[in-house]
Amino acid sequence: MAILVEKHPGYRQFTLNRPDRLNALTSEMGEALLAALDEAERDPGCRAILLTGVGRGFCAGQDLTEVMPTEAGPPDLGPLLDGYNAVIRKLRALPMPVVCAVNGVAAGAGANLALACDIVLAAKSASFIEAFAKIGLIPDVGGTWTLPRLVGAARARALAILAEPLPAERAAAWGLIWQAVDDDALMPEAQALTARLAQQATVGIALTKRALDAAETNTLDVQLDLERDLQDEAARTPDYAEGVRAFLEKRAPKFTGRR
Ligand code: LHQ
Repeated sequence: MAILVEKHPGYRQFTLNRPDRLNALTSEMGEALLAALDEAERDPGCRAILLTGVGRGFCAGQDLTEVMPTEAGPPDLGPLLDGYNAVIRKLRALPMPVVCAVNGVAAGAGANLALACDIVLAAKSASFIEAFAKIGLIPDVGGTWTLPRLVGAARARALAILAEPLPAERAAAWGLIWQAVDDDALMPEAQALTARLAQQATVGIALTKRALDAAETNTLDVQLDLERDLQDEAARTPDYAEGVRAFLEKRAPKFTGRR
């Protein structure tokens, strides 16, 4: 299985599993990941997702043996990218938080897959490489959208054009990711974080994701109205009532994640 699926209480862990190729992506893996995300979304018991990779790499991007130009000409990359783009769209729109634990090198589409997740932790030994320029391509799978928003125009341009590895600790210092953690601590910390998120007010988190993504193109005026409408939706959830009650009663809230 190119993607391992583990069901934990409240969340699912998806692990890219082609360690001999540093988990380089194939079209089949893209389809499997999309199907796994769809299934998680349909499961009311699943309130968070953790994405990681087996072995010493997180993901080395597209498996280049699958997209070799031949004497007949270049391969048609469109259908392949449509498949990966569906994964990126799904990750952003999923009504639950997605944590990524970058266990090793994340290159090309692998880096941009990680950066599409909501909270990215990386092992200190990991690095991010916008490797595309080295083979004459442009950053894809959302990279040209994500990079400047996370690190600003100057750093985004240098990362994309130079294609140099960015070590995890600098990635965290630059705001590309949330945190760099000791290698041994990565999976325990990522699993504890995802389990904790799975007990939070899931609808509120889903609406927060929606508001932050919409803010990328909205004016302040439009965004203020959107915040008002989404807040109204959040306030109608049982988790809002429970959150306020728990605060006033000075106890930990018990959220259901339901509407
Ligand atoms: C690989 C790969 C790989 C196959 C390592 N493919 N085998 C493009 C086209 C179409 C549509 C979709 O979108 C895209 C977007 C992209 O993702 S383009 C960018 C593709 N990725 C790259 O260009 C990165 C290629 N890999 C590397 O530069 C290095 O492997 C890195 C820097 C990631 C890691 O270096 P090392 O730690 O030195 O490992 P390695 O190079 O020895 O790799 C281990 C094995 O994995 C090796 O096979 P071998 O048989 O020699 O043990 C590599 O050939 C294989 N591998 N990446 N993308």
